[in-house]
Amino acid sequence: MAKAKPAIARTKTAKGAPAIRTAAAPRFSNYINGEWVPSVTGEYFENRNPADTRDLIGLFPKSNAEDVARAVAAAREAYEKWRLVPAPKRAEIMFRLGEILIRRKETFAREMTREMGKILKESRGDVQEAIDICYFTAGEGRRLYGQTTPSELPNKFAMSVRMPVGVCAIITPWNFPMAIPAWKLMPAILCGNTVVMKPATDTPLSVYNLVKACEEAGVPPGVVNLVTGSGSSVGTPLMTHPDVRLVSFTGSTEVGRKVSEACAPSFKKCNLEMGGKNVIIVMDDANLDLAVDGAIWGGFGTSGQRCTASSRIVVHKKVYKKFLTQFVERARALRVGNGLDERTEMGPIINEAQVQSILHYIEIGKNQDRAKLMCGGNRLTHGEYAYGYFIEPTVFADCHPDMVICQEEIFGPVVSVIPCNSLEEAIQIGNNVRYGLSSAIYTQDINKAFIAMREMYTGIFYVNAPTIGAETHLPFGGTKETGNGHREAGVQALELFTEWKAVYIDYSGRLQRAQIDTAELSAIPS
Ligand code: UN1
Repeated sequence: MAKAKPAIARTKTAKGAPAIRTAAAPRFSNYINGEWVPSVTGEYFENRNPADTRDLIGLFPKSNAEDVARAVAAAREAYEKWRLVPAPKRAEIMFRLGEILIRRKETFAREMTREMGKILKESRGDVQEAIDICYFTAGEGRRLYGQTTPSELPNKFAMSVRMPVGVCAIITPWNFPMAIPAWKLMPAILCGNTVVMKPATDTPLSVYNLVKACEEAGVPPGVVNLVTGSGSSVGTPLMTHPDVRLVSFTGSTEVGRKVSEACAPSFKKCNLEMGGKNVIIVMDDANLDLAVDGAIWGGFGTSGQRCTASSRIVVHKKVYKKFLTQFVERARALRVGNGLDERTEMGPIINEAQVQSILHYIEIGKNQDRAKLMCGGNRLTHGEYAYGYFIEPTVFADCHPDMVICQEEIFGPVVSVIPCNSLEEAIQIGNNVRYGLSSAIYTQDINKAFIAMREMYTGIFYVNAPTIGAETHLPFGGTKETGNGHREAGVQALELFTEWKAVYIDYSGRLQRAQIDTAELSAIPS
């Protein structure tokens, strides 16, 4: 996903007018060792509504390395007990957590829309994703399977078991403010690890809500800790702390590279979920209405601020014109506004820096790339829009796959449509980016669908559905510069949050040397 934003302490509205309602804004706390505490700095940053920056949601601790050190120490101490709690018991707490999230779903969704902007339906989906991962992972508490396997020697037993890793740092983005933290948190604690969470400065409230729910569910003190603040003041000390054994990060490829470098000297485990430049291929035999529906949802859902967003649509020349006409018509008609209004179809952009970055790409599309701007392309500033961060749904057509707008992740409501002549060409275009998260094909031809499934080098692939909408019991992640070989969610997340231990039990009563004493066994009569 796109760059981390310097989103701290906005004191002006989008319009430049002085902020209001500051006095009434609630002050939130860090959560360390089971206690809600202020930062040692005594300072706070603001959390404002991106649809209306006059709306100040709250003040969150501007923490520093000392807060991080306290949280890590708490997690380190709690780890010694938590790792010994039987996994099915840890899972019981998680089932309770799921129930709490269900009860609070509507409140959490509304608060999420207020702090992040995505429309209510999507915020409900975000909380639902947290609920899903909660129940799915809790079920693993009674599995957490290892293996038993025959030994090569007689009277010897062999098996492998999972061990927790230790203290985990969980550094999460603003676009899925509860789902992504939950994807990481649930398997981490189910496996017996303890965690320190550092949410994005744009969306600390949703992680606060999640952590509060953990407390209510009975997660013991120190197992889950929360420290809010910037990447440099909290993220860096966290990922370089010697007692942190694993860093789980979702964010931009640029920051991900820094996380990877920070983890390397002490060989911390690190999993990185980063950018995407996902493609929908529309073949000449596709159900076009369905393809247009998918491209609208995949391209403009969450205002395009998903690492899975369908930012490129590669369309067969035979249906190109027809698809484009329908697609542009639908994009132009999308109702943009405050996500709290149920009629809104596309919400705001997260913050000013991101608006500027998206507008910059639109300029490149228009001038440098010389792609055909079919609709959108502007910031919305009239009326109530002036108080938020809104950009029109934007479509570029007749794009060449090498254009900047077809190569770089824009992380906004900007979709490039690219013509193609064949399935082979579409696949080649689809794969020819530095990312490899998600891809999709619309076709009625099963052979084409299977060929694309085999050939697309992405971690996620869809047939007759857009590139967004991953479910929590399947592995999530991507190839190339999208990730570093790990997968989140699904049972695959257990690989991340555990270390394997191979165990051998020799009950022969004598020394048996592997690889050496097996020779005499080969004398078995044939
Ligand atoms: C992301 O964009 O960072 O598959 C995560 C999806 C969602 C998750 C997206 N379930 O679009």
